[in-house]
Order: sequence, then C-alpha cells, then structure tokens
Amino acid sequence: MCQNHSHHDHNHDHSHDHNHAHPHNDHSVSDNTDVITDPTKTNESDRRIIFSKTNVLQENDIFSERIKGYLDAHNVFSLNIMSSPGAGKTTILENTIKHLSDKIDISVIEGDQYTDNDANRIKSLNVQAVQINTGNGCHLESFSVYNALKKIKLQNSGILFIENVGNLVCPAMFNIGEDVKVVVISTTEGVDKPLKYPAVFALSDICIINKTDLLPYLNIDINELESNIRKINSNIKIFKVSCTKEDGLDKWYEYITKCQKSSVI
Ligand SMILES: Nc1nc2c(ncn2[C@@H]2O[C@H](COP(=O)(O)OP(=O)(O)OP(=O)(O)O)[C@@H](O)[C@H]2O)c(=O)[nH]1
Ligand SMILES: [Mg+2]
Repeated sequence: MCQNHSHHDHNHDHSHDHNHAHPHNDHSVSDNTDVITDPTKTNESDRRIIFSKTNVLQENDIFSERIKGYLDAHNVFSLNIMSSPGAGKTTILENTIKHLSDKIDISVIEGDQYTDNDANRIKSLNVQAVQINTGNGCHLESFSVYNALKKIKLQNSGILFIENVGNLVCPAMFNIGEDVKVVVISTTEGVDKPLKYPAVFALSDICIINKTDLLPYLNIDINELESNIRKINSNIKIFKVSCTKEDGLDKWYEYITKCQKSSVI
C-alpha cells in the first residue's frame, strides 16, 4: 500500500498530536531505526556523526537507483572512473573516444572541483559531455549525476563514462548508478597505494594501471603493484596501459565493446 508519510512517522509512540512542531524533527538520532552505533564510541556526539553519514549514504543510494533505472530504460551501460588527480582518467577517455566513438555512442559526465577543462577536452572530440563542479566536494554524488544526465541525449546501447573527482579515497563510498567501478592508478604513484587506500580497490571491478611507458624511469616493480592490488581484490580485472604510447589499450577497447548492452527496440 502506498502511504505518504515522512521518515519520522514510524516506530515511536504516536499518542501525541502531530499538528505542532515536532520536538525531534531536527535530524536528531531518536527517530531513525537504522542508527549505526559504534561500540567504541561512548558519547552521543560521536554517534550523531555516524548517523549523519549513514543518512547521506542512504539518500545517495536512492538517486543512484533512479540513475540505474533511467540508464536501464535507455539500454546504456555506465562506468564510474576513479583515481588520484592526474592518473590519466581523461586521457583514457580521449583515447577510448578516438578509437570507439565511430561504432559506439559515447557520452561523458565529468566531475571536478573547479573548471570545465575536462568536459571541454571531451567536447572537442564531438562527444556529449556535461561538467559537474563540486566546489569543495571531494567526490560526485548521485543527485548531481542524476541532474547532469538530463542534459544528455542518450542513445540506445550507448556507453556513459562518469569521470569522478580526482581523489583516491572519497569517491569509492558513493554509488552513482554505475554498472561498474573502474580505478585508475599510474605507475608514478608507487606500489603501496592499494594497501594504503584499499577501499577504492576493494570496491572496483576494473583496475587500469596507466603510464607503463614511464616504467624504465621509475624505481617501481609493476608486478609488486599488481600483487598489492590483488591482495585487496582478488577478482579485479587489470589492464596495463600506456595512453601516450597507445600500448595495451586494445584489450580495454575490446572490454568496452563487450559492455555494450544489446539493442532493444
Ligand atoms: N607518460 C604518460 N603520461 C600520461 C599518460 N596518460 C596520461 N598522461 C599525462 O598525465 C597527465 C594527467 O592526465 P589526465 O588525463 O588529465 O589525468 P586525470 O586523471 O584526468 O586528472 P584529473 O581529472 O585532474 O584528476 C597529462 O599531462 C597526461 O598527458 C601515459 O600513459 N603516459
Ligand atoms: Mg580528468
């Protein structure tokens, strides 16, 4: 049955009249039945922080599901591309577009704190791109992606790339309606990064190790990097590429081509 009630209407005593300002309609924890309590935290204010984060994630998941439904209805496959700043997300997209946009309808949502630089790089390749500026925000949220999507004319069986804000930590926690999460790490970042920032590696389906052309100049062992990635996520699919030398990208293009959902009428 469809009931129109606000979140604070359930699971507590309703004996009092509701036509007055609700005493605890102030985002306090008392009305929420899904409060996560951290047993190591004893004081109330610490618990409230946990609750508030939970609420943000729950709201984010609602719009994430709406995006999923919308993309499904258009038969569009979407990838959330995450990495530290400068690992090569936009360059990978540029190469992918140059190689595949004749055959596949590609569109891009770009997330950065400031500037339209990345969206302009994509638009110059004659592909639809919408820039989201998060200001001080360190990751994309599904609500902004949902609104950005309205500015894109999706084609049946297309591919949507969502380039997240350059940050190896925050974006991992927020679903944005994607079918798969992709983490990019460049060879210059060091072999220990998957161990230091495990969440994004644990949650991603794909890892692209970029800038392999620089290996001769660096003191890093790519096998050690790969093994550290697998320690965090043994199922992750790894591509080793150089965008500048256009090396190793064929397997990635093949993967993207296979991601395409079959056409529906
Ligand atoms: N040597 C080398 N440089 C690369 C490669 N791929 C990208 N770069 C360079 O790395 C720099 C950053 O690339 P971007 O594609 O802008 O990186 P990004 O991850 O999109 O950066 P943000 O959006 O700012 O987080 C640019 O100067 C690229 O030319 C590569 O395979 N090898
Ligand atoms: Mg970029």
